[in-house]
Amino acid sequence: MQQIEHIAQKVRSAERITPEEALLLWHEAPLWLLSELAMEVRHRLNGRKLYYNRNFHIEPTNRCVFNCRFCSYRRPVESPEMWDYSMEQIEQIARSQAEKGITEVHIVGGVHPDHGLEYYCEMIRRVKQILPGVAVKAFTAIELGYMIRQAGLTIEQGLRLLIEAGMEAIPGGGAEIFDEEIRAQICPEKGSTAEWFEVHDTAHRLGLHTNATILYGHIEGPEHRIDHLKRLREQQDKTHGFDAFIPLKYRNFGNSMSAIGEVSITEDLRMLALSRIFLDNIPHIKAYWVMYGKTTTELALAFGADDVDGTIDDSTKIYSMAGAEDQKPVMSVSEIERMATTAGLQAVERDTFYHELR
Ligand code: V47
Repeated sequence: MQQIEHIAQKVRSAERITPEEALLLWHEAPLWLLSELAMEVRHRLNGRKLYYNRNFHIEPTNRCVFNCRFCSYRRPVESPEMWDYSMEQIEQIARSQAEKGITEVHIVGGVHPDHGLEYYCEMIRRVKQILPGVAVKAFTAIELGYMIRQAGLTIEQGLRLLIEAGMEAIPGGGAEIFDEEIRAQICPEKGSTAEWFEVHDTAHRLGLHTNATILYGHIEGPEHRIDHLKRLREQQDKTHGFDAFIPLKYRNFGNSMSAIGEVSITEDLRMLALSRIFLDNIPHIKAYWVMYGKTTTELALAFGADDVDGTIDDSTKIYSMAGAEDQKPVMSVSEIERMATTAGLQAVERDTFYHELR
């Protein structure tokens, strides 16, 4: 316990902790202490603000060249549940979201075998034409790596074309778990850890804002989670481009790892708190309410999270297909405000880049 108290003192005095210390906290710190320390860091960085945005998702297709074992969303081309929206359908979705005060569209989907880089540039241009004031946060590093390499370009050349088309930020997906051995077991074909970092590193150097995620609660252990955080902290020290870290809990419905089950809410809270304590250089920890469900998200607010993502407007299927509680995810601004108030926080609407609005 003396060792734990020593680490706690380091956190309280804003000193960085080592991966070994983080692992010790993981195994031995009581939950209340993790909450206290995470909230200390959270208040230092974000005061009493609880950030949210008005957003929606476009998921152009659930066809995918990869077949990740945790994915409940992908369908083969012959499946009646496969979708592959035409450009006109995507425009229609964008039009349906006009005049709702939306500030961000999150575009992410399967890695389609046939659509090339120019197709995605055109998609961004058309969405921006319909929603000029809305920031486009688009494509995971894995989608980007695939489309850019297929086009025979370097990551930098490809990103420059997408930026020219209107892409303004990159979401954190595709990170899964960075440990190469675990990654090879849960998503053997998917773009590598090195590729994920290459895309984010290049994006940061070009001035793009990006997020980072972890997929936890499957076959990995605490040491793999801490290793994941360590690699992100090192990258952030170099390029400072990550705005938010989003721990994603593995949901086990309808995929080929279903037998594994899901971790407890206590473990979710430990993951959130450890992320906040360890990632002293990433400003925001997002409790993505669509994935946790609203109840766990309320608890997350006492374990270091300062962001709950957005209003969503029933526009994403990734988590409803994986068994999340809300089969039609929608959160109103007044619900978010109530959630903040009851947690002793102040709801603050932000844009994609964490500028405060209204
Ligand atoms: O990379 C897929 C995860 C991610 C499952 O940047 C699963 O603001 C749990 O990255 N159980 C995509 N997770 C979603 C994502 C995201 C979401 C919200 C906000 C942001 C952001 C990014 O979803 C994938 C994968 O890690 N995922 N299947 C599943 N069964």
